Amino acid sequence: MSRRITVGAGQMGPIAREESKSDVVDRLMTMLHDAHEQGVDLLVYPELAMTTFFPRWFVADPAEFEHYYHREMPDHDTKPLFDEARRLGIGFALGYAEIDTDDQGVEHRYNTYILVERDGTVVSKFRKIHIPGHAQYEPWREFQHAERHYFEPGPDGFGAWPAFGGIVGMAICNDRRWPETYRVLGLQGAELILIGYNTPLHYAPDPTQNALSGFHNHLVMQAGAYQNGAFVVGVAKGGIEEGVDSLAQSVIIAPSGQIIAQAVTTGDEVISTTIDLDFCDTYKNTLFDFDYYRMHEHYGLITERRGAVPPA
Ligand code: CDT
Repeated sequence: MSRRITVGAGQMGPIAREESKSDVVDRLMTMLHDAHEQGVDLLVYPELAMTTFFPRWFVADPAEFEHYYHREMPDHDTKPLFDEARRLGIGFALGYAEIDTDDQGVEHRYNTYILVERDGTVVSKFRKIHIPGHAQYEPWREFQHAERHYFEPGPDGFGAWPAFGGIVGMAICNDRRWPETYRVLGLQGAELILIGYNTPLHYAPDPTQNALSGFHNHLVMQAGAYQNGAFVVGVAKGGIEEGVDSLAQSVIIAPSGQIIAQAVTTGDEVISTTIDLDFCDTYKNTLFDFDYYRMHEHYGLITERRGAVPPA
C-alpha cells in the first residue's frame, strides 16, 4: 500500500509595500493554476504571503499597519483563492498576519498559517511560536526586524493533524531553526511538515552569518526531516523586496534528509514532487523508532546509572 500525494512549494518573489491584497491574490491564483497543471494536491505558500514583510519598518502604533492583517480567513480579499482552490481540488497552506479577538474582547496579533483541505475544509491554523528580531526601534540597523513588536507568540503550541492522507504539521520561519519544533511534531506522528519563511540575507547582529544563510536554512530543515522521519516542504518569499535581499531556495525534503526538489529562481515559482507518505516508516520504524529507542528515563537529570532495557 502507498499513500502518494503531490506536494508543491509556491515560492514567491518580492511583494511591494503598496501592492494590494487583491493583486497578491492574483499572483497566488497564477501559482495555483501552475500547480494544477503539475498535478499538485497540496500547495504550500510562504510565511506572510499576503503582504510585504512589514516588520522591516517600525511604526510606534501597530494599528497603523492594520491593513496588513486579516481578521478572518477567508475574507473579502482571499475568498477567490479559497473558491478556486476548492474548484480545482487543491489543498493549500497560506501564511498571513492575523488579528484574533478573544472572548474578553482583547485583540491578539499572530503570524499565522491556515491549512485547507482539497474540498475547502479548514484543517487547522498554526500561530508562529518563535518570534525573532526585536520589539523596540533599533536605529543602528539598516532595516528593522521588529516581529516582536507586531506579533505575540502563538499560544497553542505545535499541532499535527490528520489531512492529505497523513499527519500534517506546520511551523513558520524562525521556528524551523529550533530542534524542538520538529521533535514536538514528530512525537505527534507528523509525516509532512510545512514551513514558510522570509529570511533576509543580511543578519544585522552578526553579519558573519550572512554567507551561511542558505546553508543554515537547508541544514535545519534536512536535519528535522531526517531525525523525525518526515517530509518537509520549506517555502520562501525571496528576492529583493523593498531593498532587502531575502533567501529563496525553497525545497521539498524526504525523510532521508535528502532534498528532492528545489526552486531555481528568486521569484514566483511552483516546484512539486510526488511523495509516498509510507516512506516515513522507513525511518520512523527503524533508526528513529521513538518508542523503542528513545531513552525517555535519561532525559531528566540522571542521578543514578541504570541499564536502559528496551521494552519486551
Ligand atoms: N521571518 C523570520 O522568522 N525570519 C527569521 C530571521 C531571523 S533574523 C531576525 C529567520 O529565522 O529566518
